[in-house]
Formats: sequence, structure tokens, C-alpha cells
Amino acid sequence: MNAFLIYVRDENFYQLLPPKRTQSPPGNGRVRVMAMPPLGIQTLAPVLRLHGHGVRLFDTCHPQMKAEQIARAVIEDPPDVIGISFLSTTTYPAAKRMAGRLRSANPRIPIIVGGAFASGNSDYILRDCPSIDCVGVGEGEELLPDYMNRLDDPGAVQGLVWRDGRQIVRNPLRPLIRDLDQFPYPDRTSLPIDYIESLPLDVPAVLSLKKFCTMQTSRGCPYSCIYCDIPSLTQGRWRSRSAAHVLGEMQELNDMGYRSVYLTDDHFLLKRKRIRDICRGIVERKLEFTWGCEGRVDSLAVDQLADMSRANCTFLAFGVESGTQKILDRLNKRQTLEQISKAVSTAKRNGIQRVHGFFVIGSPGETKGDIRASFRFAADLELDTFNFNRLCAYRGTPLWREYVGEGILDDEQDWDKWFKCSDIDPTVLPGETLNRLRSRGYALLFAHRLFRRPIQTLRLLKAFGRHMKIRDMLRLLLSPFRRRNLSRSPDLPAARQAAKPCSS
Ligand code: B12
Ligand code: SF4
Repeated sequence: MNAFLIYVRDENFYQLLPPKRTQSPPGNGRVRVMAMPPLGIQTLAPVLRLHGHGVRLFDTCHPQMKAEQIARAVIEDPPDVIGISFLSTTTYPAAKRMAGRLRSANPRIPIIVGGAFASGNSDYILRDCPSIDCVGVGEGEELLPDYMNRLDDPGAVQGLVWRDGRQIVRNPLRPLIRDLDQFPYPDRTSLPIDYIESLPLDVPAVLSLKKFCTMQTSRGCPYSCIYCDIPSLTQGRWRSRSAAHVLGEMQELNDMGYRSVYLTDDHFLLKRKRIRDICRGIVERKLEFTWGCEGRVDSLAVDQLADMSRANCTFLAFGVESGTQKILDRLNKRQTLEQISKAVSTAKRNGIQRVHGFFVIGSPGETKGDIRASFRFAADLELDTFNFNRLCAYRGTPLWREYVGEGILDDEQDWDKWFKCSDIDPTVLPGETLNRLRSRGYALLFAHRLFRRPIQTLRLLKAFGRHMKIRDMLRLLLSPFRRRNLSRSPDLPAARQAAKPCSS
């Protein structure tokens, strides 16, 4: 049997390289895109092939892989199954449009969707979108081949939520996969796209032109921060591939010429022995790529950062979130300000080139003073880069459940929306105030950096400037002070929309 696997992108999170540099090299049909590769479909393709199926991959960031072109491919070379993969709430409308277009191209081909948002909202999706026949909940490595082998008996496929006539049927959940070492490595060659290491911003910020890809060495997270849906997607469990299996893939990437790798693990820094073995393996095998990852500041592995640095880890991102203990506790972050300072300074002392801090502002109960304290705290940390996003509420998170309990959100009507907390929660400062405080905070941070760490700052600017025009550098530096134009704006809850006066 044959399958099309399509990754539907959020158009705010990729950009083609400017026209002159878009093709690489000109005429070979490949395009260069500033984005992360679609690891979900890259992971599933070789597994389906192992089961004897043919697979064609599509990624909508490619100018020739938009809904129209894929619909034409469906007509000319009809597959037996269409699988649509997308990550988040923000991409659901585009995924729905894709399903509708492909359904009209050939109404007989079953369409299955999967990914983080689809897994958490399966029943709602089937009720909402008649072009989608079923949702694969959770991991796809076992589910998708099982589904393809039993197209005429969907009731027997664990983890499938499907439509039986007018009824939506939720099959029993498929248990989490125990042995993640059993699968082949992702397919990084079939898509005619070179993914460029970059920042997903509205300014073209190319970080390097090295051959770049992502990789996943573990899944899940045992913590329960109130704004995050990873624990509910992975049943609060952390599972990993063995160091040997990870190193096998790393060797393959090295031999294929990859020189920059980003680990998309939710929490890479969890198991000391595994980290030690991976780092040792990278050094012993003389693997040439640099790599980056994300982790918690309280992990014991913080004292292994020297090993990681020796093994070419050049980027480390910490979820700092706030500069006050009150807000860290409100977010159930289970970390202290001391742990944050220690982790950041240990990373820098051990030679990690770029240490990044993720912060949020606009948390429940956060005051203007708390936000100013966060920026002051950030200024005192030895972070190289940082971002301060406004807190959002996504379905599947403890925060969402709080809002449903308080009557602010309604699961039935708001499930496919995303909200800035400042738009819906009266205990959060208004959006305008947050934006003003953020602009001032960024100005303080930039000034602080320039005067207190001028050499590091110039080095960083030089690194960013290598592949950017001066005009783009200036736009990048000014971007924190500008309002970002998103193709999909945050929503308002149904209750508030209903209360709005009718304009006619
Ligand atoms: C890397 C990443 C990004 C990258 C984008 C990567 C890319 N390819 O474009 C960047 C940084 C740009 C990003 C941006 C955003 N992200 Co993000 N991102 C991730 C992260 C950390 C890893 C994704 C990944 O590579 N996973 C590895 C692959 C192997 O897993 P997978 O794709 O889930 O695929 C598996 C299954 O889902 C399933 N599957 C996948 N597709 C299909 C299809 C079928 C048919 C079937 C049956 C199964 C199936 O099988 C696969 C193998 O088991 C996830 C967290 C996570 N653990 O998933 C968050 C996550 C997906 N992101 C999230 C969010 C919120 C966002 C943003 C909205 C954030 C923002 N600031 O605006 C944007 C929107 C981006 C978008 N919609 O494209 C949330 C989604 C929550 C939600 N309910 O919407 C997550 C879950 C993080 C979180 N903490 O909550 N993100
Ligand atoms: S934010 Fe990070 S630490 Fe918190 S639950 Fe999500 S993945 Fe785990």
C-alpha cells in the first residue's frame, strides 16, 4: 500500500531564504528553508517502509508542496492513505483546509491526522471536520502501520478515534512504546529541502549555513508546569532511547555531512549516565557536528555541562520563566532562583557558547513589580540570548483546566482556540501594559549587556551577523520593540464573544 505523509506548517514559523539564496545550488530542485525539519513524518516514513508500504513525504514550506500541488499528486498518483501531521492549535485551521482540499481531490482516500494537538482533541476534531476520517492518538510508529494494515477494520486499531457512520468511536488507548530503540532512524533525505539553522522569527535570522537537522533522543517530562501539555500527552512519563542507539543515529548524521543538530527532547538533561555515555561516544567517535538542547535548571546533570561542552554542545536553553519565586511557584515550575543562577553560570563557566533563557510574562497574579524583577534578574544572569513571550493557555494544560473550572473557558466551544492569558484572565495585567513593560525591559537588558559584557555582546552580534544583511540585523535588534503580525491572532473565549454587542 502507499501513503502520503504531509506536514502542515504554521506559516509564522518558517521563511524561504531570500530569492537569490533559495535554491541550493541553483537548478537542483531543492529549496532552502529557515525552519526545523518535520521530524514526525520523517520518523514515521521509514517505519511504514519497513512494513512494506510506499511513502511520499510533503512539507508545506516547500513552494511546490502547497494544498493545490498535493491535490494534483493525489489525483495523478492516488495513495491508499493520506496522513496529515501538524503540531499545535495554531496550525489546526491550515490542517483542516488541507484535509478539505484533498478530500475534494479524491473522496475515497481515508484521511488520518496525528501530532500533539490532534492527540489531545481527537473527538472534537472529528465532530468539527468531516474531511478527516480518524485521529491517531499519541505515538504513530505502531499505530499508523496497524491502521494501514486494517483499513477495513478501524475498530481493531488501538489508539484510533474514528467515525462509524455518524458516531465517533474512541478505541482503547495504545500503551506508550516501551522500546524506542526498535525503530529505524528518521528519513532525512526524501524531501527536496535543505533546512537552515535559524530563529523562528519574523526577521530572517540565519544562524548558520551548516547542514542542519533535528533529532529526538527521549520523550516526555515528569514535571507539571501549569502552562504545558507535554505531561498530559506523555502520561507524565519520560522515556528514552539508549545511548548506543542515539550514537548510531549521530554517527549516521555525521557521515551524511550534518554539522548542526538540535535535540527536540522535552527534557534532555534527565539521566546522568545516559548523558555521560552519549557525550563520551561523541568525543570517542570524533563526531564533527555541534548540537543544542533544552532542559530544566534543577537537573542533576547541571554538573555534567563540562562533558557536554567537550562533546560540542554549543547551545543550551533553560526554561527560566520568571525572576520571582512567587510566579515560579504559581506556574508550578518547581525550581528556585538560586538553581537558575547556578545552572546558567555553570553552563557559561564550562564553555557552552550560547545559553538561552525562555521567560514568560503575563502570568496569573503577576504584578508590574514582578515583571520588572524578571528583567532585572535576566540582566544579572549570564544569558547570551533570551525571549519573553506572553503566557498562553492551550487545551490539555492544568492552566486550561483551571480556566474551565472558573467558567472563563468552555471546553466544548473553545477547544480549538489559543489564548493569551492577558486577554481572558482578570488576574493578569492587560496586554498593553505587558507590551510596554516588555519594551522597557528589553531596553534595560540590551543596555546592561552592552555596558556590562561588551566583548561577549560584540562576539554574539558578529556570530548573528555572519549570514545576515546589516538591515536585517537592525530589524532583528529592533524586533522585540515591535508588534509581531501573526497570520492567526489569539482568540477570545466563546463566553466573551457572545457578550460582545452585535455590530449590525
Ligand atoms: C520542535 C518544536 C517546535 C519547533 C517547530 C518544529 C517543526 N518541525 O516545525 C518550533 C520552535 C518552531 C515550534 C513552534 C511552536 N510550537 Co512547538 N514544539 C516543538 C517540540 C518541542 C518538538 C516537536 C518534535 O519535533 N517532536 C518529535 C516528533 C517525532 O514527534 P511528533 O511530531 O509529535 O510525532 C509523533 C506523534 O505525534 C505521531 N504523529 C505525528 N504526526 C502524525 C501523523 C499521523 C497521521 C499519525 C497517525 C501520527 C502522527 O507520531 C510521531 C512519532 O511518534 C514539541 C513538543 C513535543 N514533544 O512534541 C512542541 C509543541 C508541539 N509546540 C507547541 C507550541 C504551542 C508551539 C507554538 C504555538 C509556540 C509559539 N510560541 O507560538 C509554535 C507553533 C508552531 C507550529 N504549529 O508549527 C506545543 C503544542 C501545544 C498545543 N496544544 O498546541 C508543544 C506540544 C510544546 C508544549 N510544551 O506544549 N515548536
Ligand atoms: S515546561 Fe518543561 S519542565 Fe515543565 S512540564 Fe513542560 S516539558 Fe516539563
